[in-house]
Amino acid sequence: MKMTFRWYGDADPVRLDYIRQIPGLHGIVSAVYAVPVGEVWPLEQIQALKARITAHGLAFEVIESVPVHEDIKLGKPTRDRLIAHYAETLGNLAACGLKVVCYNFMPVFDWTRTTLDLRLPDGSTTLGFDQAAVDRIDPAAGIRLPGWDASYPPEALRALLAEYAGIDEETLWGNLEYFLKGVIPAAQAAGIRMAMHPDDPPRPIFGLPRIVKNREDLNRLLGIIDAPANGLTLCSGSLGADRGNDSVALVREFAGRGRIHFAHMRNVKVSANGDFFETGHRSQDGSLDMGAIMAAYHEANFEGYMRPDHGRMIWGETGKPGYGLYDRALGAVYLNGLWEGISTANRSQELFP
Ligand SMILES: [Mn+2]
Repeated sequence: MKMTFRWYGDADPVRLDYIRQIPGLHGIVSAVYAVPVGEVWPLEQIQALKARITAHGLAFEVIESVPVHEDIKLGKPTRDRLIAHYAETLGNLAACGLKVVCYNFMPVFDWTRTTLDLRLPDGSTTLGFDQAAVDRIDPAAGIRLPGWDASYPPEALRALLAEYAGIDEETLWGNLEYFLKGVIPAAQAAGIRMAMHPDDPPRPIFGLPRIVKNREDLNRLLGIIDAPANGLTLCSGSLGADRGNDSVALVREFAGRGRIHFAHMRNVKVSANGDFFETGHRSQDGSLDMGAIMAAYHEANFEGYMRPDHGRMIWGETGKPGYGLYDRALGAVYLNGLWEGISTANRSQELFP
């Protein structure tokens, strides 16, 4: 297992020289943010990003994310050109030593929360999802969601939602298959492993189709092209927001098959009705057994990349909700501690014969 940490580039208030001081970090997960979605990431920009990261003694082997243009998800005629661009980007990434590319196939919103600063009893703040708050939003009158206000002008958003009115789940599956048949052979040839992030949260919102929600969906995705280059980002917190998903069993199955290339580790406290909020990483603080999830990775001899997913905002830190330094650093150290603990327990015979 290689522990990594997400960094948003020049706009990120979290400094690389501070990230470097977190014990046990292998590398950075980042992206080229300056290139519009659908255009090719130039070699020079990837190289410049890599140089900045490696100058701090950190590896740069994972991209999160190369975004998929909405025209590809909608199956529009422009998709062939966009898919060719995507494949070219993968080639450029491989040429710079990148190994894994995280992506998702969520229409319009690639994550949804109804609050970004829910206050917990200990005074920290966290991200939360409340279905009743979503139900109060009338998409026809305009959707306002925290974290997305600046992403789409209201008219553009209305037009995009209207385009998705004709896209049901099966159509979206068809468009995903078309995309994968265009990019997975290129990824495989370049030595890149694609890693699909599941839908967050794993349920339809505003009538938009969602197709990567559970075990059945993950199996269907991997079956489209049965090759290691067609793999998963297993996000414990995204899948875990559906109490019908057994994260431990999912890790055993898909890491056992060598198809998880990137592990997002995050705990969530989930209510019976599916509302949830994000907690610290520790098992006792949320609904997921993080120790058992880690044991499942360990049992599968997981050699892929892992990162602490979102953290709470603690110790007065301000910045991008979910992506502060402090709580994610605690998460990385906790997760490394679990891994070492499991490794040590496995050699107890040798230690205490
Ligand atoms: Mn995630």
